[in-house]
Amino acid sequence: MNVAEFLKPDTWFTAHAGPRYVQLRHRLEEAINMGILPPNSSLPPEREIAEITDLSRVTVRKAIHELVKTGMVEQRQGSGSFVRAPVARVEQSLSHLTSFTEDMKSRGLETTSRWLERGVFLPSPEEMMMLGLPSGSSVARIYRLREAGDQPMALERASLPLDILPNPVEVTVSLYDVLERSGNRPVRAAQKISAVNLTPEDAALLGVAEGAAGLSIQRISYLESGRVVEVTKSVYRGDAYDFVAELRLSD
Ligand code: 16G
Repeated sequence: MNVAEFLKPDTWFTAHAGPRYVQLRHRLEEAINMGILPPNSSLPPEREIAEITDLSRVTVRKAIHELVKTGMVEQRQGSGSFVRAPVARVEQSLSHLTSFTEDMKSRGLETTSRWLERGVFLPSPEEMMMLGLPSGSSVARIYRLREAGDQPMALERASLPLDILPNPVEVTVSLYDVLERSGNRPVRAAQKISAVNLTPEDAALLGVAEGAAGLSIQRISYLESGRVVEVTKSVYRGDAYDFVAELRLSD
Protein backbone atom coordinates (compact mmCIF):
# COMPACT_ATOMS: atom_id res chain seq x y z
CA MET A 1 0.00 0.00 0.00
CA ASN A 2 1.33 3.46 -0.76
CA VAL A 3 1.26 6.42 1.63
CA ALA A 4 -1.49 8.29 -0.18
CA GLU A 5 -3.86 5.29 0.11
CA PHE A 6 -2.88 4.71 3.73
CA LEU A 7 -3.66 8.31 4.65
CA LYS A 8 -7.13 8.38 3.07
CA PRO A 9 -9.23 9.51 6.02
CA ASP A 10 -12.24 7.19 5.67
CA THR A 11 -10.48 4.31 7.44
CA TRP A 12 -9.02 6.15 10.42
CA PHE A 13 -10.51 9.60 10.90
CA THR A 14 -13.48 9.96 13.26
CA ALA A 15 -14.93 13.43 13.75
CA HIS A 16 -15.39 13.11 17.52
CA ALA A 17 -12.41 10.96 18.45
CA GLY A 18 -10.15 13.73 19.74
CA PRO A 19 -8.08 16.48 18.14
CA ARG A 20 -7.52 16.11 14.40
CA TYR A 21 -3.77 16.55 14.60
CA VAL A 22 -3.52 13.76 17.20
CA GLN A 23 -5.45 11.36 14.96
CA LEU A 24 -3.25 12.26 11.99
CA ARG A 25 -0.12 11.92 14.09
CA HIS A 26 -1.16 8.38 15.11
CA ARG A 27 -1.84 7.46 11.51
CA LEU A 28 1.58 8.75 10.43
CA GLU A 29 3.18 6.82 13.31
CA GLU A 30 1.44 3.68 12.09
CA ALA A 31 2.73 4.31 8.56
CA ILE A 32 6.27 4.58 9.95
CA ASN A 33 5.94 1.52 12.20
CA MET A 34 4.47 -0.59 9.41
CA GLY A 35 7.23 0.42 7.00
CA ILE A 36 4.84 2.18 4.62
CA LEU A 37 7.04 5.17 5.31
CA PRO A 38 10.44 3.44 5.66
CA PRO A 39 13.52 4.90 7.42
CA ASN A 40 15.03 7.86 5.54
CA SER A 41 12.01 8.22 3.25
CA SER A 42 10.47 11.65 2.94
CA LEU A 43 6.98 12.42 4.15
CA PRO A 44 4.70 13.73 1.43
CA PRO A 45 4.67 17.54 1.40
CA GLU A 46 2.25 19.21 3.85
CA ARG A 47 0.05 20.43 1.02
CA GLU A 48 -0.31 16.90 -0.34
CA ILE A 49 -1.11 15.40 3.08
CA ALA A 50 -3.71 18.15 3.59
CA GLU A 51 -5.32 17.28 0.26
CA ILE A 52 -5.40 13.52 0.86
CA THR A 53 -6.69 13.79 4.43
CA ASP A 54 -9.01 16.73 3.92
CA LEU A 55 -7.42 18.44 6.91
CA SER A 56 -6.03 21.96 7.07
CA ARG A 57 -2.32 22.58 6.55
CA VAL A 58 -2.13 23.96 10.10
CA THR A 59 -3.38 20.60 11.41
CA VAL A 60 -0.91 18.70 9.23
CA ARG A 61 1.97 20.92 10.34
CA LYS A 62 1.04 20.37 13.99
CA ALA A 63 0.92 16.57 13.56
CA ILE A 64 4.36 16.57 11.87
CA HIS A 65 5.75 18.88 14.51
CA GLU A 66 4.69 16.35 17.18
CA LEU A 67 6.59 13.61 15.36
CA VAL A 68 9.66 15.83 15.17
CA LYS A 69 9.42 16.38 18.93
CA THR A 70 9.40 12.64 19.60
CA GLY A 71 12.35 12.11 17.27
CA MET A 72 10.51 9.88 14.76
CA VAL A 73 10.78 12.49 12.04
CA GLU A 74 13.47 15.04 11.28
CA GLN A 75 13.19 18.21 9.29
CA ARG A 76 16.01 18.87 6.87
CA GLN A 77 16.34 22.47 5.87
CA GLY A 78 14.98 23.11 2.42
CA SER A 79 14.20 19.47 1.66
CA GLY A 80 11.23 18.59 3.90
CA SER A 81 10.50 16.02 6.59
CA PHE A 82 12.10 12.59 6.72
CA VAL A 83 11.59 9.41 8.73
CA ARG A 84 14.52 9.14 11.06
CA ALA A 85 16.50 5.93 10.64
CA PRO A 86 17.02 4.02 13.90
CA VAL A 87 20.70 4.12 14.76
CA ALA A 88 22.64 0.86 14.92
CA ARG A 89 23.26 0.08 18.59
CA VAL A 90 26.84 -0.29 19.67
CA GLU A 91 27.95 -2.51 22.52
CA GLN A 92 30.81 -1.25 24.59
CA SER A 93 32.59 -3.48 27.01
CA LEU A 94 32.95 -2.13 30.50
CA SER A 95 36.01 -4.19 31.27
CA HIS A 96 38.39 -3.06 28.48
CA LEU A 97 40.04 0.32 28.46
CA THR A 98 39.62 1.09 24.79
CA SER A 99 39.37 4.35 22.89
CA PHE A 100 36.35 5.48 20.94
CA THR A 101 38.32 5.09 17.68
CA GLU A 102 39.25 1.48 18.57
CA ASP A 103 35.69 0.65 19.66
CA MET A 104 34.26 1.81 16.38
CA LYS A 105 37.03 0.27 14.28
CA SER A 106 36.33 -3.14 15.78
CA ARG A 107 32.79 -2.75 14.42
CA GLY A 108 34.00 -1.70 11.00
CA LEU A 109 32.94 1.90 11.51
CA GLU A 110 34.98 4.95 10.56
CA THR A 111 35.07 7.72 13.13
CA THR A 112 34.99 11.43 12.56
CA SER A 113 35.03 14.23 15.12
CA ARG A 114 33.51 17.66 15.05
CA TRP A 115 35.69 19.91 17.15
CA LEU A 116 33.75 22.02 19.58
CA GLU A 117 36.75 23.19 21.60
CA ARG A 118 40.46 22.30 21.56
CA GLY A 119 43.19 24.26 23.29
CA VAL A 120 44.91 25.33 26.47
CA PHE A 121 42.79 26.92 29.19
CA LEU A 122 42.82 28.04 32.79
CA PRO A 123 41.53 25.06 34.75
CA SER A 124 38.23 25.11 36.59
CA PRO A 125 38.44 24.33 40.33
CA GLU A 126 37.01 20.88 39.55
CA GLU A 127 39.71 20.17 36.94
CA MET A 128 42.42 21.36 39.34
CA MET A 129 41.14 19.03 41.99
CA MET A 130 40.55 15.97 39.83
CA LEU A 131 43.77 16.26 37.83
CA GLY A 132 45.78 17.33 40.88
CA LEU A 133 47.05 20.48 39.15
CA PRO A 134 49.22 22.95 41.03
CA SER A 135 47.89 26.50 41.19
CA GLY A 136 48.85 28.71 38.26
CA SER A 137 49.00 25.77 35.84
CA SER A 138 47.00 25.35 32.62
CA VAL A 139 44.90 22.51 31.33
CA ALA A 140 44.51 20.94 27.89
CA ARG A 141 40.87 20.58 26.88
CA ILE A 142 39.31 18.81 23.97
CA TYR A 143 35.59 18.80 23.37
CA ARG A 144 34.29 16.81 20.43
CA LEU A 145 31.14 15.53 18.86
CA ARG A 146 32.08 11.98 18.03
CA GLU A 147 30.55 10.38 14.98
CA ALA A 148 30.69 6.85 13.64
CA GLY A 149 29.53 5.85 10.21
CA ASP A 150 28.20 9.41 9.81
CA GLN A 151 25.95 9.10 12.88
CA PRO A 152 26.52 11.39 15.86
CA MET A 153 27.18 9.09 18.85
CA ALA A 154 28.59 11.02 21.77
CA LEU A 155 29.78 14.34 23.09
CA GLU A 156 33.12 14.07 24.86
CA ARG A 157 34.87 16.67 26.96
CA ALA A 158 38.35 15.60 27.99
CA SER A 159 40.69 17.55 30.28
CA LEU A 160 44.35 16.62 30.66
CA PRO A 161 47.37 18.12 32.46
CA LEU A 162 49.43 20.19 30.03
CA ASP A 163 52.61 18.17 30.52
CA ILE A 164 50.69 15.08 29.44
CA LEU A 165 49.21 16.78 26.37
CA PRO A 166 51.28 19.92 25.68
CA ASN A 167 49.74 20.49 22.26
CA PRO A 168 46.02 19.60 22.14
CA VAL A 169 45.84 20.56 18.45
CA GLU A 170 48.00 17.53 17.74
CA VAL A 171 44.95 15.35 18.42
CA THR A 172 43.27 15.02 15.06
CA VAL A 173 41.71 11.56 15.24
CA SER A 174 42.55 9.62 18.39
CA LEU A 175 43.55 11.11 21.73
CA TYR A 176 44.74 7.72 22.98
CA ASP A 177 47.03 7.36 19.93
CA VAL A 178 48.69 10.66 20.76
CA LEU A 179 49.04 9.64 24.41
CA GLU A 180 50.41 6.26 23.40
CA ARG A 181 53.15 7.92 21.32
CA SER A 182 54.35 9.89 24.34
CA GLY A 183 54.07 6.88 26.65
CA ASN A 184 51.11 8.38 28.49
CA ARG A 185 48.27 6.12 27.46
CA PRO A 186 46.11 5.33 30.49
CA VAL A 187 46.21 1.76 31.76
CA ARG A 188 43.33 1.92 34.22
CA ALA A 189 40.16 3.96 34.55
CA ALA A 190 37.16 4.37 36.78
CA GLN A 191 33.91 5.50 35.33
CA LYS A 192 30.50 6.46 36.53
CA ILE A 193 27.48 6.09 34.27
CA SER A 194 24.20 7.84 34.94
CA ALA A 195 20.96 8.27 33.03
CA VAL A 196 20.10 11.74 31.77
CA ASN A 197 17.55 13.47 29.63
CA LEU A 198 19.45 15.36 26.98
CA THR A 199 19.48 19.15 27.20
CA PRO A 200 18.25 21.03 24.13
CA GLU A 201 21.87 21.91 23.12
CA ASP A 202 23.22 18.36 23.54
CA ALA A 203 20.17 16.87 21.80
CA ALA A 204 20.61 19.20 18.84
CA LEU A 205 24.29 18.25 18.49
CA LEU A 206 23.49 14.54 18.77
CA GLY A 207 20.62 14.84 16.31
CA VAL A 208 17.94 13.46 18.64
CA ALA A 209 14.80 14.90 20.19
CA GLU A 210 15.12 17.26 23.13
CA GLY A 211 14.79 15.37 26.40
CA ALA A 212 15.68 12.03 24.76
CA ALA A 213 17.43 9.47 26.95
CA GLY A 214 21.19 9.71 27.20
CA LEU A 215 24.02 8.26 29.25
CA SER A 216 26.26 10.62 31.10
CA ILE A 217 29.69 9.10 31.68
CA GLN A 218 32.50 10.46 33.80
CA ARG A 219 35.83 8.73 33.38
CA ILE A 220 39.04 9.24 35.32
CA SER A 221 42.01 7.50 33.69
CA TYR A 222 45.31 6.67 35.33
CA LEU A 223 48.89 5.90 34.35
CA GLU A 224 50.64 2.82 35.77
CA SER A 225 52.17 5.15 38.38
CA GLY A 226 48.71 6.07 39.67
CA ARG A 227 48.82 9.58 38.25
CA VAL A 228 45.57 10.89 36.72
CA VAL A 229 46.04 11.49 32.97
CA GLU A 230 42.54 12.28 31.81
CA VAL A 231 39.18 13.31 33.12
CA THR A 232 36.33 13.02 30.64
CA LYS A 233 32.70 13.98 30.81
CA SER A 234 30.74 12.42 28.01
CA VAL A 235 27.15 12.21 26.95
CA TYR A 236 26.27 9.20 24.85
CA ARG A 237 23.10 8.69 22.88
CA GLY A 238 20.86 6.35 24.84
CA ASP A 239 19.50 4.82 21.64
CA ALA A 240 22.98 4.05 20.32
CA TYR A 241 24.82 2.43 23.21
CA ASP A 242 24.68 -0.71 25.27
CA PHE A 243 27.35 -0.97 27.92
CA VAL A 244 28.16 -4.57 28.62
CA ALA A 245 29.99 -5.97 31.63
CA GLU A 246 31.16 -9.50 32.31
CA LEU A 247 30.59 -10.57 35.90
CA ARG A 248 32.36 -13.34 37.77
CA LEU A 249 31.78 -14.96 41.08
CA SER A 250 34.45 -13.61 43.41
CA ASP A 251 36.79 -16.19 44.89
C1 16G B 1 36.58 6.84 25.05
C2 16G B 1 36.66 7.35 26.49
C3 16G B 1 37.26 8.71 26.62
C4 16G B 1 38.54 8.82 25.80
C5 16G B 1 38.31 8.40 24.38
C6 16G B 1 39.56 8.44 23.55
C7 16G B 1 34.52 6.49 27.42
C8 16G B 1 33.33 6.78 28.19
N1 16G B 1 35.35 7.46 27.14
O1 16G B 1 35.55 7.40 24.37
O2 16G B 1 37.58 8.91 27.99
O3 16G B 1 39.00 10.16 25.82
O4 16G B 1 37.80 7.08 24.35
O5 16G B 1 39.19 8.13 22.24
O6 16G B 1 34.72 5.36 27.10
P1 16G B 1 40.10 8.43 20.99
O7 16G B 1 41.44 7.84 21.24
O8 16G B 1 39.36 7.82 19.84
O9 16G B 1 40.21 9.94 20.86
